[in-house]
This record gives sequence, structure tokens and C-alpha cells, in this order.
Amino acid sequence: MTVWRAPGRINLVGEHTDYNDGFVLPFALEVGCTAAVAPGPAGSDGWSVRSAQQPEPVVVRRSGLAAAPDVPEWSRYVLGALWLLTDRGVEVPALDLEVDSDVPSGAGLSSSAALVCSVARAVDDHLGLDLDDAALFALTRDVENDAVGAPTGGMDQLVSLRGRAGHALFCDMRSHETRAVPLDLAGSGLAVLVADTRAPHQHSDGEYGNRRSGCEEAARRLGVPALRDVAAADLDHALARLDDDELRRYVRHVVTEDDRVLSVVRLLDEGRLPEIGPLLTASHVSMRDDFRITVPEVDTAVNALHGAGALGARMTGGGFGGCVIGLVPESAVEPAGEAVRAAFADAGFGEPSLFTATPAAGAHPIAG
Ligand code: GAF
Repeated sequence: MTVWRAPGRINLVGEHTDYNDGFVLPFALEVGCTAAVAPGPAGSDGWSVRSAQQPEPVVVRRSGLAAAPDVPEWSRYVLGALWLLTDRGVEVPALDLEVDSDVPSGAGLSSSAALVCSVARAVDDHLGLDLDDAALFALTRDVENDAVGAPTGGMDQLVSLRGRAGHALFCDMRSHETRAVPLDLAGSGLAVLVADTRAPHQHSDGEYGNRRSGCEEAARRLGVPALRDVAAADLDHALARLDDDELRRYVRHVVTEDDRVLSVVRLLDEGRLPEIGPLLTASHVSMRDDFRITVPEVDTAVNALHGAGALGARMTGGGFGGCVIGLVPESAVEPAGEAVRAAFADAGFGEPSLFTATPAAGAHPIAG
């Protein structure tokens, strides 16, 4: 049996920039998904998938994606790697797969990337394929885009595969080159406090796709391959060339967000972690006012964190609910958590879940 674990993630800054070929700065979490792969029982010729979080196993015949049967969505995140490897000419034998995740689902912490990446690494290892970093990344991104049909941008898979303990991962989403950047929270007496708002992700799939196609349309009208190609210094000029207010707001968010990622990376490289706070907050304001992907629960949590002494706070992930992060002095973790709880109670929102997050390792094998 071959067993791998891959983590969920927090994105420190750089939201909705990945599918614009831009920059992101996520870090891997302790929570993750464990995938175990074993040969199928003698005489079996299919693939069987079990999840500790799902009541029914799923068993399918071996095939490529075009011949894939209709199966529950969760299992497509697992079987996707097998379908796509088959399409790429790999003879995938009968297998039994088992997955078990402790990433809260629907919280915007990338439970799906943890699932996809743990399976891809375990299958690669079990079959001795020895896929390189680029091929593993392409496989995991394609599982989500092609086998599941979610038009996501690849950041989550990249950090789940390549994250490093004690570091954030600076990713260039055009070249897919990555560099670990020190994020020594304890050394600065700071903590990343996470507030899972548990706000329902209403319409999030359609809204995500709309933002993505809006950005692509703006790039087309501006005559650039992607919004990454609009330099921050040329932003005003680019905005003046667009007559659609919605597209102008999208462009302003993406261009300024790319710039914020570069600024945060520069500060971290110079050992100036406490100074990134205002950039995190500016990112939130841009998501709220320009990209318009926040919801009242998220904005309430950000305001409460600021009121309780956070150096900066922002929503993390795709938006329309999910988690907020606050960069807070260690001594303020408890009161800041209480402030979020109190603000939620006052607003009549459900109870949020609060925890601190430290940068952990990306996908790694576990003794089977
Ligand atoms: C989701 C997507 F999966 C990522 O690719 C990214 O676009 C993110 O939303 C927003 O930054 O997590």
C-alpha cells in the first residue's frame, strides 16, 4: 500500500490573480487529506474508491475521461487522476483507493486540492511513474478543470504539492515557478488567526466563473494575453480604455493585487513581516469594493479583527463566504477571537469557528 498526505491551504495574499497568469502567496496547512492506494483484489478489473467522509464506496470500470461514468462529484476528484493518466497513455491497473480528510469542506481552505494532490502523489508513487513537478501540477490542475469541471486557476494544487513548513510559497502562475519565502510568525510574536465564517457559499461556482470570464474579456479588449500583462504603472491608462465599469473594477483589482503580492514578498524577504498588515487589508478592500466577492459575514469578521488590534485582515480564497485571516500579535489571539464571536452574535450570524494557522509542509509520503 502507498500512502501520501497533501494539505489544504491559506492564501496570504493574491486572490483571483492565478487565472490571470499573475502572482499568489499561499501557505500549506497542517490539515489535509490522506490517500492510500493498493492493488485491486485478485480478479477485479476496476477502480474502487472509499472515503472516510462518504457512506458509499464508488466502483467503476477502467477508462479514459471521455468514457467516464456518471459518479458522485466527490469521487471525480479521486478518479480524475486515473481517467487523465489513462488518456495520457498510462496503463493504470485495477486499484483500491481510500481517502480521509480533515480539511473542513466549504470553508475555502482547499479541501479539494488536498484530495486531488494526495491521490495524484500516491498513484504516481504506487505505479512508479516518477512524474516531475511540472507534470504533477498539470495533472492535478487538469483533474479539477477537466474531470470535475471547476474553472479554478491552479494556485491551490501548486501549494498543496510544493508548500514548505515555516514558509509561504511565492508562485508565478504563468511560468509555475515557485519560491519558498520565510514566514516566521512566532519569531515576530505574531499569529495568523483564521475565522471560518461558515457563511453558505451561495452561487459561488457561477460567480467565480463570471469573474474569470470578465477578466479574460477585459484582457481581450486591452489586447494583452492576460491581465498580468497590464503593468501597475499603466493601470490608469488601461482603465481609460475600458468603457464598462464592471470590467474596469476587475482590472483594478487584479493589477493592484498582483502588485500587493510583490510588495508583501519584498517585505518578507527583508524580514519585515509586521509591515505586511496594511497590504493584507488593502487586498480585502479591493475584493470588497472592486472585485465584489465578499459577503456581510466576511466583512464583519475583518472589521472585528481590526477593532481588536489586528495588523491586517482579509478574506482568503475564492470568496462569497469561507474564511478570513487576521495577522495579530500573539497576545491578541484570544481577544481578537472573542471580538469576532461578539460581532457575529450582534449581527445575528451563526457561530464562527476560530483557529490559528502555521505554514506546514506540502504533499509528503506516509509509511503505509
Ligand atoms: C479558488 C480557486 F481554486 C483558486 O484557483 C483561486 O482562483 C482562488 O479561488 C482565488 O484566488 O481557491
